[in-house]
Amino acid sequence: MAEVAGGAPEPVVYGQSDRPPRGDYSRGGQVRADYTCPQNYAAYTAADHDIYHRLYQRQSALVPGLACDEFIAALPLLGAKERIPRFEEINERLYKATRWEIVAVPGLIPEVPFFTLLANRKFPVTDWLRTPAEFDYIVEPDVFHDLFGHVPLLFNPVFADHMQAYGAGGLKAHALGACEQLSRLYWYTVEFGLIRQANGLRAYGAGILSSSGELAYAVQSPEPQRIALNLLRTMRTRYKIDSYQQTYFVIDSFQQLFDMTAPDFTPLYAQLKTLPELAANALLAEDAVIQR
Ligand code: HBI
Ligand code: FE
Repeated sequence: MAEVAGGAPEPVVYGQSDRPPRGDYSRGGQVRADYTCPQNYAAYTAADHDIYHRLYQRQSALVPGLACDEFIAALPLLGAKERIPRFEEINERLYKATRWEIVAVPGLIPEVPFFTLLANRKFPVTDWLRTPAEFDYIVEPDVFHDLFGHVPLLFNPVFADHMQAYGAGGLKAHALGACEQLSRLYWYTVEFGLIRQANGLRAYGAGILSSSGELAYAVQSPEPQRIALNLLRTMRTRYKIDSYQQTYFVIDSFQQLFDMTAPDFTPLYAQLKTLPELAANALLAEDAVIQR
């Protein structure tokens, strides 16, 4: 890990974007070697708290009928709606529920520190908030995306165990040079996954749940295709980081996601080397297409 002046670790670029990530990775020496830092609560302005409040109000009004039951049940556990919550307030409830805790980070962090935190049941939450100009869309994860999109499902025991297993799997993938493949699985599940409930399709991916436009699009639009999650198929499929997805992958339960991803991926990575990558809008004859 490259060190920059002041001992702060080198920031990283996320996905295919070529912009340097936002965030102050030095914080006057307060960024630790594992990339965590104290939540800079004093830095939030009244305008920041107001933006968070309006984002929360708009998004929470959209979730009925579109977000999965487990998310809707856990959302109130985020606590404060009219201001950015203090992370330790959430951790009091979260740790009791699933032994997870959220930790502040200055922004996107490299893969190994990211996976290491997950493997230790710590979820990295970027502590800065988007600007008013980014109210409707932001490329990088900010505190609203991470808190509203990712944290509620960490209260679900099965999903929480899956996230820890993902972290451990990520460290193995890094050792095998397979992070790109595994990041596609993360993208099409944890960020943009759909789940089939008895009463229809619902969103569980954080990128969908925290987006004002993509939530209805992913669950209801006839435009994208929806395919049953299949590890090899999903890890072959490229994704878009700055537009709605052209393909969504669907699970039937979090238990199914956990069971499907529990085995060692090493043989899958070997198989992937022999299979061509697929475009985000590819459709194969063997795909199990899910109707909305
Ligand atoms: N860093 N803070 C933060 N949050 C993420 O979701 C994140 C990251 N770094 C890398 C990353 N996600 C993805 O590339 C993972 O697939 C590793
Ligand atoms: Fe995310």
